[in-house]
This record gives sequence, C-alpha cells and structure tokens, in this order.
Amino acid sequence: MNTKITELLGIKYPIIQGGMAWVAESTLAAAVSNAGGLGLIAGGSAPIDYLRDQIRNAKSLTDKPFGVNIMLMSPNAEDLAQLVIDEKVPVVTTGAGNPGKFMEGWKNAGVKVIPVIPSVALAKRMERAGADAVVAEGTESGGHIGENTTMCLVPQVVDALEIPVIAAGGIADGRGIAASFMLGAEGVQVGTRFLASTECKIHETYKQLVIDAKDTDNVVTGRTTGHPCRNVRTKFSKKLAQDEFKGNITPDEFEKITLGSLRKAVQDGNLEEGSFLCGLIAGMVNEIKPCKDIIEEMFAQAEKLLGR
Ligand code: TUI
Repeated sequence: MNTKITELLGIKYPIIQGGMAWVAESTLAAAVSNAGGLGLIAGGSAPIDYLRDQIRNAKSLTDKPFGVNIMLMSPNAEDLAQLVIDEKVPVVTTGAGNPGKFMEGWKNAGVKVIPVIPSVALAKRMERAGADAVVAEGTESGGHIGENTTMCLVPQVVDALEIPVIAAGGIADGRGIAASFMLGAEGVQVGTRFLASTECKIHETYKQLVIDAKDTDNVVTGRTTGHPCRNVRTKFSKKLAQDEFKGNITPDEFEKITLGSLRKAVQDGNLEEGSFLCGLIAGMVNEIKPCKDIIEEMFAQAEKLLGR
C-alpha cells in the first residue's frame, strides 16, 4: 500500500505508532518498524541519558527507520530536539505544543518533521514552517487531546494543506484505515491498539484494562487545567473528573494528584493513583497480539475494503 507517507518515510505500510509517553520505548518502536510501520520512542519528560539509550537500543533492534516523539511541554524538549539531530534520528513527531522554534534546526539536519496538531490553524502554521506532513489527531485519541473529532478534523486539514496528512484518533482496525483514506489521509497513527501488543512493556494491569474496556469506559480529566487528557475509566480517573467538575479541587491540587501518575500506571499498574491513558477505541481492542500481526491484519482488511 504505497502512499505519500510510505514514500516520505521509506516504510512498507503507511502507519505510525503513537508517541505515547512512558509507553513508547525502544522495544515497541523497533517491533512496529520491523513490521513495516514507523515505530516511535516517546520523549515524554524522561531524562536525556535515558532517551539516548533508548534511541541506541532501537538502532540495535532494527535497521528500519524509526522516530522520536517530542512532548513540547516537557522541560527537556530543547535538549531532546538536539539529541535527535546528534543521534541522526530520521523522523520527529511533536505533541502538546508548537514546534516552530525547532523546525529550522531539524530541517537543516535532514530530519523529517511531522507535528501532531488538533486544529486546521495549527496545521497551516506547521506547513508554512516547513513540516513534511502532519498528524491530524481527533479527540478520540488517548492522552492529551484537542476538541475536534477525527471524522471532522481530517478532511478539513486535508483541504487546507498541500503536505500529506496522517489521521489519528479512533483507528484500531482496517475499517479505520479505509475510512481515514476516504477522508483524504495518506496514513494513520495508531496508539491504543499497540497498548495491547505483545511487545508493549506496560504493566499487565494496564493491558487488561484496555482489553476489558467497553465503549463507555473512558474519562477525560484535566478539563479545568486546560490540558485535557483521555484515560481508561478507573475509580481514580472517574473521581478526579467528578471532583474537577464539581469544583472540589483546584488546578494546583489537580497537578499534585496527577504528578507521576503516568509512571504509576505504566510501571506499577497502580489503580489507586495511576493515569491509564487510552483512546476511545479501546472498546474494540480485545486481544493481545504481536505488532506484526496487528499491522498485517489491519492492512489486509483495509485493502479488501478499498478494493485494492
Ligand atoms: O501530545 C499528545 N498527547 C499526549 S502528550 C501526553 S503527556 C501530558 N500529560 C499531561 C498533560 C499534558 C501532556 C499525553 N498525551 N498528542 C498530540 C497533541 N498535541 N494533542 C494536542 C496537541 C496540541 C495542543 C496544542 C498541539 C499543539 C498545540 O498548540 C498550542 C499552541 O502552542 O499553539
């Protein structure tokens, strides 16, 4: 399945793995890249030495292209922006902010830049700044989200830009890929489906929550802080969202409660204090499989639906 994205990135299938903070490490990234997609290591707010090790480990696990996701709200974003240049990482995706100030350095170093954007306005700005493609991410996605949906955002971004658009948010099977292509996307970004992959190193409790989740088992926290975040519904996430809604906690208290909560979910499977970030499509994710099987099955279904 050749598209502008497979050509741009030199990959077999037009699929990139979501840059999930704390989740997307070198083993998962290499598995996705080895299966013909583009694996990503998430910078999150991890220390630079750890990320350098992760990048080098991915290089030892795959000879295929892989990328790094830079979460722009991280205090380490500037150092990581330089690290990807020093380590000659071929692709960068960015999230949770505007990467404009790093663009020139990356472009000069030959790094392909794919910002994740939640709106047409930001997409246009990214194209003007020299982005190679954008990920148009709908509010169905896990983690930090915008307001617009994949169905509405993707075609509007496609119409507004010349560069290729990758659809994200709510895609976990071949129907999601086929639908994205119908909306004009040239590729897809998939996060939640890879949480339930054999190679994903998250705590078993996290994987089981994703597998068990029904369509409605989802909660958005952080609406009062301006940084809404989509999670699996647990007692913790439900109470947090309710307390926010009722005005029972201040944004400062919210920050204190959620500090370190991603790590507590991913590493400890801590149901009392962990934030299990996850997209709305989790209800359709019911089985743990190797990344290769996930990707091949998704594209076999998509190709059939698209009549290719
Ligand atoms: O970034 C993501 N998803 C994430 S980041 C993350 S870690 C985190 N945890 C708590 C609070 C915040 C982050 C977990 N999940 N997706 C891409 C994404 N980017 N979604 C929304 C945006 C975005 C928002 C505003 C991109 C640009 C933007 O620009 C505002 C501006 O500066 O103009």
